[in-house]
Amino acid sequence: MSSSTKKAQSNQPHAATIGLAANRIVTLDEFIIRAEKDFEYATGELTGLLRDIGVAAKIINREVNKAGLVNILGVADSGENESGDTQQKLDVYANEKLIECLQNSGECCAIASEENTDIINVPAVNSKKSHYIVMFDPLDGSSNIDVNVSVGTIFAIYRRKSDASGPATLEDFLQEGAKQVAAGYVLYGTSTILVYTTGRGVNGFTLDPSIGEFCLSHRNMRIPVNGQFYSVNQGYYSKFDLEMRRYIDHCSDQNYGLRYIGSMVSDIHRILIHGGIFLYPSTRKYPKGKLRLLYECNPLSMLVEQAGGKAINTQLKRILDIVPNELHVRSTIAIGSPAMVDELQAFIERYSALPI
Ligand code: P6P
Repeated sequence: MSSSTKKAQSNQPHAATIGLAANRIVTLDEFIIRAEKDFEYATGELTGLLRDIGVAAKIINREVNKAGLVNILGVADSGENESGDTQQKLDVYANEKLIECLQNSGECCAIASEENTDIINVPAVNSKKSHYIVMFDPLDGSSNIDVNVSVGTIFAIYRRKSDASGPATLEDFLQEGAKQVAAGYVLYGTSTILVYTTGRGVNGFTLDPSIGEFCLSHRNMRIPVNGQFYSVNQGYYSKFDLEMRRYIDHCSDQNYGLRYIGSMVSDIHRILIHGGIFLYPSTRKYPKGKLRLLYECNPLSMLVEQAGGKAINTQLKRILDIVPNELHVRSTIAIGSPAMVDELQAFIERYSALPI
């Protein structure tokens, strides 16, 4: 299929919604199955993977929703994860449930998680040879759990590069974000919503607890070209490079609102719906940026691009074109409404002390 045909198709509403009455309940399962024929590698494996992630999300949601009532708040006994981040108990729980659900179905051959140093090879189920790998941040923004602020799960799915007869390798995971075959997030907020893309637009499904199903609630999401909000940790302002400070001053001069939740999934979800820009530039503590390329920046960048937005790093490289050199590599990021990302790019080109 030519790239122009693919691009043209990628802007078409998802075939799974064509012919559906706007007010009819469409569950995530039904949507995924209807959409399966859209997908180049429609073998049912990807369908199975997305459904496994949906099941894990319901299980995690149950615990997140009652976290205040059971002794699952606070820092895990282990203290820190492999990346040195403080590990919250719900992080550990979410990580275990996602791995469990993905291992049970055998739809993927290997997993990488923010909570684990190395990749986890998944034993074949019924000697099935899976062609997919899954990466995730099981509970992003988990430092907010104890104060009842929204948190999220972020996932990315790739086809493996190595031969299906053997175990997955690190090279299977060190692929640029443009090679993702699917990406998404689950936002455990005032309601629980699962948003995903397989490269044919972005759709959101809100969990209806009365029937235990994710139901289509945000068809073919499109990000506003411009926005009135910028999202950055203003506390680091004095430590940002000149070009970032100049852009933030510009946002303030334009009377843009500052919205920063400290939970990236929440900030990106708001930007997908209302428009805006999210920035995590270089800081003294994180000179290469704080956010992880493989399981935070890449999946969210695929979603935002599929919804018509843009995502670059502060060296003006498209996030999805960055070739990772290690599993937990970090990146700076500017992501959101295309007109706002373009405006930031102009500030970086104008004020950056370093050659861009
Ligand atoms: P800071 C949460 O820890 C996270 O990974 C993202 O969800 C969030 O956007 C960012 O870090 C917040 O980082 O340095 O502003 O507290």
